Amino acid sequence: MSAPPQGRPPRVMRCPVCADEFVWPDDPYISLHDERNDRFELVDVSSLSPTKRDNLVRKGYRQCPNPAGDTPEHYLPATYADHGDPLVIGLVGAPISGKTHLLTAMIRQAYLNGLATHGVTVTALDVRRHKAFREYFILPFERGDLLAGTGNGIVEAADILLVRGPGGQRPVTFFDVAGEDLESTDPRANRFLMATNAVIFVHASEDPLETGRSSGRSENASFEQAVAQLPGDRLPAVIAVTKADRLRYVPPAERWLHRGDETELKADRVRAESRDVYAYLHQAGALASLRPFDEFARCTLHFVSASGGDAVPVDAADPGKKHFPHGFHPTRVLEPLVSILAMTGIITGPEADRVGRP
Ligand SMILES: Nc1nc2c(ncn2[C@@H]2O[C@H](COP(=O)(O)OP(=O)(O)OP(=O)(O)O)[C@@H](O)[C@H]2O)c(=O)[nH]1
Ligand SMILES: [Mg+2]
Ligand SMILES: [Zn+2]
Repeated sequence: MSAPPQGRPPRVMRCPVCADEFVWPDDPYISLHDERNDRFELVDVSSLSPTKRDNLVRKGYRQCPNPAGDTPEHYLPATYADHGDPLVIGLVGAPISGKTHLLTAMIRQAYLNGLATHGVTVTALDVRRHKAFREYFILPFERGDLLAGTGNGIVEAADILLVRGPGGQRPVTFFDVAGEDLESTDPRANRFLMATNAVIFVHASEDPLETGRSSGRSENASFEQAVAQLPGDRLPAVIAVTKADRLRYVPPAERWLHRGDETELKADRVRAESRDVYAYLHQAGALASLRPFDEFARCTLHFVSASGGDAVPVDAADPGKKHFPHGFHPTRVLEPLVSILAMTGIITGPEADRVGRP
């Protein structure tokens, strides 16, 4: 047997994919992905030199034992348990509210070192997953393509990052499932909520373009489901009012968007923006979208725009096929993430401590 990491006590981990808890294995068998045959191979790393072993472990995976046996085979990064407590961030919002575009813009910018001014760096913890996320979301987004709606029933983590900040380094998993699944009462569809410990609630400022529905609805089924299932009194949340580029002529939204990305965390500024977003939602009659503010222990509100403008049809014969003609101009997409990192202790300090508190 190899020398397991010296003297490490057994660590119980919750899998972000199936939400089961299990003791993280300490054996020397690491699964490596064989790209050519597209399958995992079990490799015994015990006889390797420490340098080689560490290198393989960094690229390797461990199959989740999924004790409940209720989820198709899945793998977690072999180093998943080597860091601080994992953070699982779920995106919640109506179909077509803009979750996938927002998450793509957010992860892309975090990767471009957009959090550096907060002392935070980001790398891929799950290298294969990040490669796929880049290929299917980030690159099309950079080309100005419209990202496809998220398929129903796909409950897989979008990306698993390693986030290093003043408060330590933690794996951060993002979940982005179809709005339709979030509205469903089928427990399988939104099981990822069991592993979620921070939420980005996504509200589209103006929806009629895509949905023919006004955003001032008195109901928000996806928010309701998540509020009902999550222990909000213990979790932080943000409400991101996205597609705010459509609010260009609404003074408070315009003023916030105009500021662009912030370089410093200031609790008073976050509170001022939260107050403006709250007032906007309230005045728009979107009371159901304000529920998380009452139910979650700490909550901030933000105006964001993932694309910076509307997608337009590519050709008249196929009005469903759209793209962003002027490319992509994400605005303030990192602000919701910065608030979550402050409320979960990854960004530290007196300002961070006050974020999301009354
Ligand atoms: N104007 C504008 N439109 C946006 C923005 N983000 C998304 N959209 C539009 O909203 C549509 C839906 O966005 P998605 O990100 O796919 O929405 P979703 O919430 O992931 O939808 P589901 O996966 O079906 O639940 C897109 O096709 C875009 O046309 C934005 O920041 N501004
Ligand atoms: Mg989506
Ligand atoms: Zn699992």
